[in-house]
Amino acid sequence: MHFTVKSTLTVLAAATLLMACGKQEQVATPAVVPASAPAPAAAKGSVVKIGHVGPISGAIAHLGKDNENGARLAIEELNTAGVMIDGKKVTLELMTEDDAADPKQGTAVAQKLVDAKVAGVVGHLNSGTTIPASKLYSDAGIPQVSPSATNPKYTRQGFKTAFRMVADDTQLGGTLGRYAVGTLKGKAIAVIDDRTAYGQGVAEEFAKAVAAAGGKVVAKEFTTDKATDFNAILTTIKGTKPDVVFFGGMDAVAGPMLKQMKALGIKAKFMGGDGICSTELVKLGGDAISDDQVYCAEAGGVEGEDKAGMDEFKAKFKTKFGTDVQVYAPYVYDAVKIMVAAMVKANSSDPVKYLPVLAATTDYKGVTGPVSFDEKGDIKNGALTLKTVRAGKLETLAVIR
Ligand code: ABU
Repeated sequence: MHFTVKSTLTVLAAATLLMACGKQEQVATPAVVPASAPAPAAAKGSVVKIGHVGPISGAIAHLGKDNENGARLAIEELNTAGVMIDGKKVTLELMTEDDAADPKQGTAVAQKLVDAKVAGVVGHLNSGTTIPASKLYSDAGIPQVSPSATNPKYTRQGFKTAFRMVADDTQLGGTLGRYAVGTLKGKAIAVIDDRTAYGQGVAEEFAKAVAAAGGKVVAKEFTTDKATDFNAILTTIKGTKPDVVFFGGMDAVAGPMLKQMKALGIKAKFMGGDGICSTELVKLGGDAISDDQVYCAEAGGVEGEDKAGMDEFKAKFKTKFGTDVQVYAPYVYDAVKIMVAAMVKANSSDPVKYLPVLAATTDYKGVTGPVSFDEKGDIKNGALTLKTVRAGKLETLAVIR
């Protein structure tokens, strides 16, 4: 096979990069490397900026930091391995922004990234910030991959730039609703949400699935994502004698809610979606969480031979950052690598050129398992990992597709 100098270097670079991305089997490495090949123009070191957005301040800063660290790890590994795009060595630069889980701040920082001409954005973490920000990225033609926003609307707006690494709230709420009735044998089920795009959406899907499975929703209450006192709604709920309480919201609210449930003597099982399925929840709930009382689901998951890659990632993450993965750092890590792999394959970091390649991602082998996107930008065949808390730790019960 004949290669020109440029194409040889390009293919070698692609091989290097894709090895860092875990896809080496898809790239043919040329047998002959010209010893006298001139230094690529790349050596001048062009910079490709990638944005990351999550809540780095506020009650769920631990989740935003977790995501940001996933991005940092991916960028660091890619730069160490060396990324060549169209024969030129590039340096990836991570631009991180804090949206504080606030929709207004989310659009403000999205505009900042658009103005900075980032090549792509990984984020945001929350549906409530991801959805409004997605319009700005779409208008600017900038690819956006959310690692964790689960409200279905995100990928149903017709934006070609929007991608999601995880299952959505229809799958999440639906599966948890069926589990509450079918496995936990819940008959009287109370539902609380935090009125955010995520919390309200997942709670509605859960309630629909409970009714469809023959369960009864005996109470529907709501709070906010900043509330700390739930005594009034929990007292109302206690009067309905629920055997399951579902909360659509995040761990920072669920932890104190569990403590107040215990104080009020509510012994019901407690369920929630991916927003409460974090290592932090176990700390926040403390001794208010008894074994097999709390059930939640991460909106992704690995099985069989894919587990080794996830375990390796988690160990590497702990060594580097001194802390366990909360929930979505591995999905951020894969999102960054998938985006960069698309740039390499497209020979360009120009969104116009690499966006179609990103959209065509097929069976990318990441630490979160195989990733392909459907026509809306959603992950194909997304998994859920159902978990419970035992002996102060989150334990996996099942991976469900
Ligand atoms: N999926 C849970 C946390 C992020 C969100 O708001 O969707």
